[in-house]
Amino acid sequence: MSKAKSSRDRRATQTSVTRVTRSSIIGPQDSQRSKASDSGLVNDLSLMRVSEQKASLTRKGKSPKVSNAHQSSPTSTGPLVTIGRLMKLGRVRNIVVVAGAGISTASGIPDFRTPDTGLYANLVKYDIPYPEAIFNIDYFSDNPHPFFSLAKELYPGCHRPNYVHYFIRMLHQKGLLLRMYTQNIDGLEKVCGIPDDKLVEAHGSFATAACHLCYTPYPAEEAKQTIMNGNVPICTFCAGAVKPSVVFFGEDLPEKYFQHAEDFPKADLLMIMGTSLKIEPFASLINTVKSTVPRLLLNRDPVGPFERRPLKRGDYMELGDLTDSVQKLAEILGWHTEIQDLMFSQENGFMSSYTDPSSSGENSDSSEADSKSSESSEPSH
Ligand code: CNA
Repeated sequence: MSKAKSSRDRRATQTSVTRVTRSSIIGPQDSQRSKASDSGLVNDLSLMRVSEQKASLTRKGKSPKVSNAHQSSPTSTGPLVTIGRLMKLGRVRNIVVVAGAGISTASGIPDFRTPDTGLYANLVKYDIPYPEAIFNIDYFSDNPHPFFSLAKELYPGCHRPNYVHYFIRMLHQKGLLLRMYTQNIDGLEKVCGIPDDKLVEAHGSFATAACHLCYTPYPAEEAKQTIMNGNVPICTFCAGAVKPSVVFFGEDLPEKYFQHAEDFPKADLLMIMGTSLKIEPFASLINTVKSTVPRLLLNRDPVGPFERRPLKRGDYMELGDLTDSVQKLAEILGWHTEIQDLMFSQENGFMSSYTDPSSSGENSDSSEADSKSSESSEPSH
């Protein structure tokens, strides 16, 4: 296979879709949210609206934020109770989850933008001139080492999924998950058992690798070993640096991402978790659900369209630690023990099989999770 052909082949597969690349530009906030209106949810929601009250406090003890009519104290009303009630009433059957690095901080993986602990606040060790350089393809071409240092920390196999991942898997087991769109590249969604067909890894993953210049595929496991040993995997065809298939700024998003055009109009609930909504085009996806569809933000801070006051009708948010919020919702739904049991059995299974380090890699995790999830993918609500 010639270099030109390899590169042309790749472009050929991409001409069927509009070329969309990853950028860090903040997109339109809410302007393109679909106006379609067909849902009885609006009626359900207006019945459940509560009077204006204080929003939840953030964990760090900031002043209470004034909320709108959709927020309330976390007792018998409030965003989680409202959404939980909708789910229990069976009014929600096609949930789209949109997630970011905040869902994995409880697994010990830093996000980008949290002050002090986020990667952007700790870049000295990567020796890069500006934060985005770590995911900049031109910078990688000159110097792949900073990204590989980060990759060593993020490679699947180094961390385990947490309660939030298992909550999303439970949505799937209950037959409620239409699709999960994640910006994360840590692979923990697959490890916890969310099956491939329910998952869109919008910013790619470490599951495959290819030359960043000519796109010649390279064995992912070999790339991992080389990177873990502190070396640069080199393309056998053109001698360019090999990169795991994580999407860098300016690179095309995976074809699977375009599934959003079908999924978001079908969603009857959008759950947005642990993201600053700063990376386009991903951030604008949340504006493509129908205007009648409730959107629930679970995050430490208000982000994107949830920064506006008052919130839009149909928008809900619970601020604070994500694990706490998700656990509260699970308790409202009566799923908490089931999630704990699932997490315990899978994580215990992992621990007891963790005798041979060579069996703890990404592939063994995924196949373990896949086989488990296919056993338990029947709707049970
Ligand atoms: P971000 O910009 O760092 O935003 C994370 C958001 O989550 C922030 O609003 C935080 O306040 C919030 N958050 C973090 N921890 C918690 C918590 N425990 N409870 C509640 N909220 C919390 O990250 P985004 O995902 O928005 O940015 C997208 C980038 C980050 C993607 O392209 C990823 O590739 C990249 N990234 C991924 C990982 C990973 O795979 N785990 C880690 C770091 C960065």
